[in-house]
Amino acid sequence: MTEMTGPVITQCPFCSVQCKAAVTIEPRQELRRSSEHGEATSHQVTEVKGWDNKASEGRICVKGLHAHQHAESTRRIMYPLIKKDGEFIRATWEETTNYIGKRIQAIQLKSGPDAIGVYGGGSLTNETAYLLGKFARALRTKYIDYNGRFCMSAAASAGAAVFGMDRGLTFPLADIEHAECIILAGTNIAECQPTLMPYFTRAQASGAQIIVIDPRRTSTATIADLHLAVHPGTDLLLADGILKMMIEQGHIDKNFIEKRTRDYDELASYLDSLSIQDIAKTTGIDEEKIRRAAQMFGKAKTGMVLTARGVEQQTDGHLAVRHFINLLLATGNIGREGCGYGAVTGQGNGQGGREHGQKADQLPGYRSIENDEDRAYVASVWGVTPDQLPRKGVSAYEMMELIDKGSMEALFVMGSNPIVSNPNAVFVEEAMKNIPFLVVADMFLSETAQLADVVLPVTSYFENTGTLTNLEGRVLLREAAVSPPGECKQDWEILRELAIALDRGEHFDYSSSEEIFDELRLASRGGIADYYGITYDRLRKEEGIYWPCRSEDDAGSGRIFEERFAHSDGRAVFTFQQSDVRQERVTASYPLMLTNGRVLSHYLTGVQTRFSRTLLSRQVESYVEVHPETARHYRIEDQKWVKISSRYGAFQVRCRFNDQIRKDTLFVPMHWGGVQNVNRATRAELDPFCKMPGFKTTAVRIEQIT
Ligand SMILES: Nc1nc2c(c(=O)[nH]1)N[C@H]1C(S)=C(S)[C@@H](COP(=O)(O)OP(=O)(O)OC[C@H]3O[C@@H](n4cnc5c(=O)[nH]c(N)nc54)[C@H](O)[C@@H]3O)O[C@H]1N2
Ligand SMILES: Nc1nc2c(c(=O)[nH]1)N[C@H]1C(S)=C(S)[C@@H](COP(=O)(O)OP(=O)(O)OC[C@H]3O[C@@H](n4cnc5c(=O)[nH]c(N)nc54)[C@H](O)[C@@H]3O)O[C@H]1N2
Ligand code: SF4
Ligand SMILES: [Mo]
Repeated sequence: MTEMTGPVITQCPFCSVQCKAAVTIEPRQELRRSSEHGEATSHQVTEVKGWDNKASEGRICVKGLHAHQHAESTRRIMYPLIKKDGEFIRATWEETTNYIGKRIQAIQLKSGPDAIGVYGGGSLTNETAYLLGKFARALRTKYIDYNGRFCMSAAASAGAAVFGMDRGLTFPLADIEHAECIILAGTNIAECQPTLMPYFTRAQASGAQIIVIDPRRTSTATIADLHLAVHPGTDLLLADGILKMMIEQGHIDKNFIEKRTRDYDELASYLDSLSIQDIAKTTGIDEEKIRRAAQMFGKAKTGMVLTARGVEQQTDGHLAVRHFINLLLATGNIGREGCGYGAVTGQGNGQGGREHGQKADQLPGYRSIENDEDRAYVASVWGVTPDQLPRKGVSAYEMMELIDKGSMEALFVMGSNPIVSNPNAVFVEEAMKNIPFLVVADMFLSETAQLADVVLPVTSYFENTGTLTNLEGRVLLREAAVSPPGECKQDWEILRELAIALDRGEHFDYSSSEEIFDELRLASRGGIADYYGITYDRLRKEEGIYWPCRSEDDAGSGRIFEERFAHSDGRAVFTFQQSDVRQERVTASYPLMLTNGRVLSHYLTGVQTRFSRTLLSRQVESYVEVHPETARHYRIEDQKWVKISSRYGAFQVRCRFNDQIRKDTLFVPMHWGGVQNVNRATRAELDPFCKMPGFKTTAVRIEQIT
């Protein structure tokens, strides 16, 4: 592509809103000093503005405004690097792909196809996510998974179980303004999807009431009509408490329950067996507040529930989401304007990234790798026989356990920084240090890339064409704004070159991302996430198209489940079981509950935002939020460094007093690696339904470092 001057339309690489931006690019005037592995890009961004689109309505947040800074960073990796005697040496693409090909073939010859693992991410475009899944299966390994396991797995599996399919929002964003009551549970939209906030404040202006459930009074909670500062990890019971009281108050929709759901009687007797006093005690929310929440939600003629990682990143996250969905099913608040469930998706392509096969048990179009019909269909699209497709592998964290055991001898990472983002990070880092062969495709020498044997330089969002699916299930096309710096390649080009080096080239003969998308359309055709009717041409003309979209004249639909749910009987299922996993409890040695999450100006493990000077300068180091009374009790002073330890490990951060957090809870952002990495302390237990780690609850102790 040619370098251009003047505004081009791009899309923010960070969160799931996928705000569009108009960016002015000019040739770079002066040459900048190049770093060890990089050189200055030939262009520079001089202005960024939000660009009108249906999700962000032209708004853009501070991360989107400054995203180009990491793309322009001189710390980008610009050439392939091969580690020799502990040092990275610049290599040509040909040398590098041949080297990877030989090593992987040797390992597979010696130890079998499953000795190789593939690890993807929700920032990758649909085309890349699809191709990565195909790549792993072409190598005949069953081991592929991705960082969405830590992100969307609880909500996605809950949606599939209750409704028969998972699409983040069951409603278009425009519906929010028509809701009379909105429950925001474990979701900090003001910092994590900031450009969506006006949807909620507009709803409020027309009379809606908002209930926020969060152990902290977050910036989202500041707009709440009712804030329930729940004890971390007890959301499932809180949802039950609210529903129990709604039933007592007579706020349920018997007609809806009868016509469109299953298992209500079991739910009702389960709720009968619970005592509201016990619920109040466990959740830390007094009865009166639970009653108020029940009244607010019960009386509303339209209502929504949105959950995010606060509820979901728990060892009972899958069930907790399902118990929240009970509230909607019992009141008939789904499939109508102003109603519905929303799993607030996280990453830029957190939605599309979970549909097309980079998950251990999945094939494109949300098909199942264990279903014979699905296998046969996808095999036919790929030109292989079904028995050539591996079966399902294991989840992301479980791959780390295989590496530790020595049974996984090589890992290919594309679009993730697992040694920072996995729970129990001390263990994970040790395992990754010992893996015989590690290849990482990234823009930067992330903590994980530093451990790699080979690093492959990839394009940033600014130089990469592909589709991404936003939190509503709306597919969007993001076209490259400039050509790649140095020798960076787009992810799909890298997968093509590697496939050639591994003698699988004939299945990867693509010359553009559009060609891959056309194959994805076919592979997803007839599946749950059906993209068949979506084309690049349509996306250029129509801005964005919701899936399922089964033909080129299908307009797609923002609101789903209007008539029926996706189970074969058309009904949704009530949930009445509790988790049998032991919940994390504080003890005398670990008396506080550690939770964690995000701040506005950083993104995930911070690899990209720490390379943006403006974003970094807003928050240069991590910290822990501690209630001043708690701090006094443990003799900790404001702004001093503290050590936080769990049964798993310890990390160090600066103390920040905050009286807007529960006294029994600590909060630490997740955006830093090394000694500040909160995951050095998080626990390794997984939710048995979806293998989501219990990130958000770890019993810890805190002490000031002297
Ligand atoms: N600025 C910014 N925005 C982002 C990201 C980012 O890194 N930075 N990441 C993106 C991604 S990938 C994701 S997944 C989303 C995440 O979006 P969110 O899930 O909204 O973000 P978190 O901060 O992880 O968690 C939300 C809230 O859960 C609360 N919480 C903790 N424990 C509990 C609990 O037990 N119960 C309840 N009810 N609440 C609890 C925390 O206090 C926090 O305020 O954000 C996306 N947007
Ligand atoms: N304690 C705790 N841990 C958590 C969470 C939490 O709330 N608390 N949240 C979890 C969640 S929700 C998530 S999503 C994960 C995220 O965890 P990670 O996947 O580790 O997060 P990122 O920092 O986004 O890492 C992405 C890497 O890919 C690179 N990258 C970005 N775009 C591209 C691309 O297009 N191609 C390629 N090849 N590389 C790219 C970036 O430079 C970066 O190094 O963390 C999880 N870990
Ligand atoms: S981080 Fe999210 S809200 Fe902010 S500009 Fe990017 S896509 Fe929009
Ligand atoms: Mo996420």
